[in-house]
Amino acid sequence: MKKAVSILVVVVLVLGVFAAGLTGCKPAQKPEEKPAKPAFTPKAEYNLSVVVGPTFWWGEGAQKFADLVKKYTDGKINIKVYYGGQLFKGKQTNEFQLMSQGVIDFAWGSTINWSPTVPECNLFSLPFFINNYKNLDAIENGEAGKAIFEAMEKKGVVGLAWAENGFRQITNSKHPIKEPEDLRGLKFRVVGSPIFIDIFKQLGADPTSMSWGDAVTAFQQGVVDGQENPMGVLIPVKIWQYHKYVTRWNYLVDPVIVAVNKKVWDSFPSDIQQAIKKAAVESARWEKDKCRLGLDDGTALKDFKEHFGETPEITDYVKYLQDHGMVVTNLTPKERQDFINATKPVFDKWVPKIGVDLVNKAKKDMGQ
Ligand code: X2X
Repeated sequence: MKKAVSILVVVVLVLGVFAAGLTGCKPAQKPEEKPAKPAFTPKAEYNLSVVVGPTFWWGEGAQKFADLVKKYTDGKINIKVYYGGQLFKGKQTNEFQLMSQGVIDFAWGSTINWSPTVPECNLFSLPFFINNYKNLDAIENGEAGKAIFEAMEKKGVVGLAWAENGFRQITNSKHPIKEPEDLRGLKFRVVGSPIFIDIFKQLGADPTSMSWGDAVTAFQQGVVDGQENPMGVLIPVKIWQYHKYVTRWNYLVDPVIVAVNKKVWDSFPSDIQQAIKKAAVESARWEKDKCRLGLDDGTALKDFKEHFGETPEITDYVKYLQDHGMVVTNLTPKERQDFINATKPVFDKWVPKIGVDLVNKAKKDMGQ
């Protein structure tokens, strides 16, 4: 009996072990599988907004960006450039907002046009603050530039690179401008950003803000006596057809920012983001070079030739304007100082609007 019990115990034990073994052999339960991330499907086409037309340096840069994006993403991302403000139908100061809402995917946009929505962008419109390319580059690549990109991102737009419109020069059909008094009573078209109205009123002129599209018609019809824009706009628009006089006062500058709606940006996998960023940096470098040809210390022309292997059609913009009959005025240091003094109240009024902190960052970037 005892033996039978022992056998039974052994059998039970063996069965138990066997059963346990069986359970152990059961294929391990698969860890719950995460639902696979849906493969990225790009839109058939992304839109890109530009205020000016395709022949402007800025318009050419935007097209180069679209071409490089296509190339670097092996055709996955197609960007169509909408020139002449087609995407915002007239009001260029709405461009940033439309991009933050996702109506516009990408833009090559001027800081002037974005400043009503991003007040920090007015930094570049402070009269006689930045003055030269060295300072401009220091700001763009420094703390102030970073702060501006952060301010944009809070509003749903990601900055990819700094391109350029350039230092703005004043033109008119009446007489050479050498001193503040020369602006008195003249009608100027200015951009739709309030700091421009302030500057021109402060100088005794009669400013009217107009979008770029209307501005060209106003030049043609002689509704205004003058306007202000950089070389990369003056030459393509053939400003000599309307205005004989240009003064190189470099009073302020507008960078062009290559940017994208944040949701669109976040929808891209990282390899696509990297490819787009590379295209932005490269096209912005090309366009910046083109805007600065003959106006800087020679760096732009050298880079244009050596890095891009291109020989520019026009290498001396100032001479080009003279060849087309324009009278070019360069200010003496004393004349320039008179303009600085005359616009000081506007400078002081706008610093707090832009943010003392940001202005200080910019000064630090410039080594001041
Ligand atoms: O409207 C202008 O003057 C222009 C083309 O330069 C800008 O969009 C800021």
